[in-house]
Amino acid sequence: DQYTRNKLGSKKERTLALIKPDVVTKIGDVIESIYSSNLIVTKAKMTRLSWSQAADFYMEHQSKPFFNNLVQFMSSGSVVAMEIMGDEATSVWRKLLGPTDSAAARKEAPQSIRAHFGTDGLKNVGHGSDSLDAAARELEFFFPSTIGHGPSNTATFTDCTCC
Ligand code: IDP
Repeated sequence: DQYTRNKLGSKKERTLALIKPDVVTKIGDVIESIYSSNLIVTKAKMTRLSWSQAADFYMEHQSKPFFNNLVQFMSSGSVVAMEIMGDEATSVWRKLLGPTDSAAARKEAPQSIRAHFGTDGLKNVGHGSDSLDAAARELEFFFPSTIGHGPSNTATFTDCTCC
């Protein structure tokens, strides 16, 4: 299934937290927020997406007027991809990010990461998967499974001593 159960039997989700090129230098603040929300980072990778990789990642938005700007932005510098894990990690991380538009985030969710660090509706700090299916697909995009192991979201996480 798409959860990992810890020793106490609670449901842990894995999801993708992708830090966009606008805030890669503030990664420490973002990771601090992640841990403060009872999520942990289980994989991390700094990388740079090509134009076509960014276009693939955001395929669902290809018909949107902002698609070219989005792909251009996402391939303009380094990103940090993280697999994060915790109770309801998918929704907790998206809530932590706040509304898509950074100006709206400052009004509606002043404690959110986008309110603190976002620039506008495009340069908005991070991406979070919007469902468990998307999380599985997006984790696979950044952390492809190796032979002998299942996809990221179904692998058993055995080394965690903190939860
Ligand atoms: P989300 O990242 O909050 O889930 P989506 O609607 O999935 O928001 O959009 C994906 C990304 O596309 C946003 O995070 C943002 O970078 C960019 N984007 C969304 N809407 C706009 C817009 O109206 N103008 C410019 N960029 C946008």
